[in-house]
Amino acid sequence: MTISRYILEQQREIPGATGEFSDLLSTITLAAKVITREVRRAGLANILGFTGAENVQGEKVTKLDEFAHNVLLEILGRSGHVCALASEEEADLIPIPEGYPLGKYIVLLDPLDGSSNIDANVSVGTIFSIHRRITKEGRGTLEDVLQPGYKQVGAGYILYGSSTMMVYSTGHGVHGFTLDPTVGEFLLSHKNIRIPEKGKIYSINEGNSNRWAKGVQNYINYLKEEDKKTDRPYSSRYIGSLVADFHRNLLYGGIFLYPADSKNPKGKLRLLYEAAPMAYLIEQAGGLASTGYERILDIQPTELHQRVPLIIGSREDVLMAEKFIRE
Ligand code: AHM
Ligand code: MG
Repeated sequence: MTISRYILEQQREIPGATGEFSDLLSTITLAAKVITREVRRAGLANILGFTGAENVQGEKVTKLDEFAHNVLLEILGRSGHVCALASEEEADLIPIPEGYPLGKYIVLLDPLDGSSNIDANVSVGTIFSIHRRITKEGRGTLEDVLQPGYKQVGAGYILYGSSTMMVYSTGHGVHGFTLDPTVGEFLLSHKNIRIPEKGKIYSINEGNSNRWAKGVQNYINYLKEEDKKTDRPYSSRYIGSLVADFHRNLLYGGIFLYPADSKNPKGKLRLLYEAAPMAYLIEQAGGLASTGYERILDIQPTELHQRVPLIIGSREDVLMAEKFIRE
């Protein structure tokens, strides 16, 4: 089953669907293929390393960040389905190019997440979040973009790993497709992914442990204690690429944390195009996503590049982490 057929079959189940949303998803799969091609040749073509610029977050932009950002904007901007775009790599909303029709959707992107890993041939990913516009006409505005995560109509990621996968949800479960490079198509490989209720893996940048709040320190220490009944100690697995860390935990079960710390008092990851889409996926897969105190999907954003603490994964694990953090 190809991804395009799957998207069409899902569309048929929604009475009155115009096909606009389906076409938007298909457009993203095209961008995924183009970015895959470039990521796969990255060591050969002269596209490793940095562009020399810094993005709005003060991070060094890699050439592949810029490439992925441009491909997504070109392809989505001209699709006719979008009235505004936003990306980690651009300070403000990105207007749709003159002369192209506007659609009713907003797409928020992290074009190449984990790109600090790219020169070492470690997995990276693209994250996308889709909202329906609130304003009635014209170009989309900040009001359309600053919507809480529970209002997403779709979200997903593309993982450029040992194979390329696209994992997405439109509110009817989470489905995974693997790119078959010999035919150039994404094929359904993981139907209706469910995250185990409890895992045995924790993922966190432990180098920051002295900067964490006591509750986080206590929780991680708890996971390391020996206890057969609760399957402890957990294994530590941290790639430093959110998409790859998330994907592994989604399939195996476990918890990923990027908590607030004394250096990043609001956390490191961005709400709109990192935390919220992943939270949407995890809930669709039966897991939870929280700041420690609040459901990620309930947060009303106030800024485009707002940061948020993220605790995400298997239901029982996230509940336990919240318990420690709140104590
Ligand atoms: P990026 O969007 O600039 O690549 O940064 C986000 C990445 C995530 O993929 C990953 O989870 C996190 O930053 C790793 O941060 P750290 O190196 O502090 O552990
Ligand atoms: Mg990112």
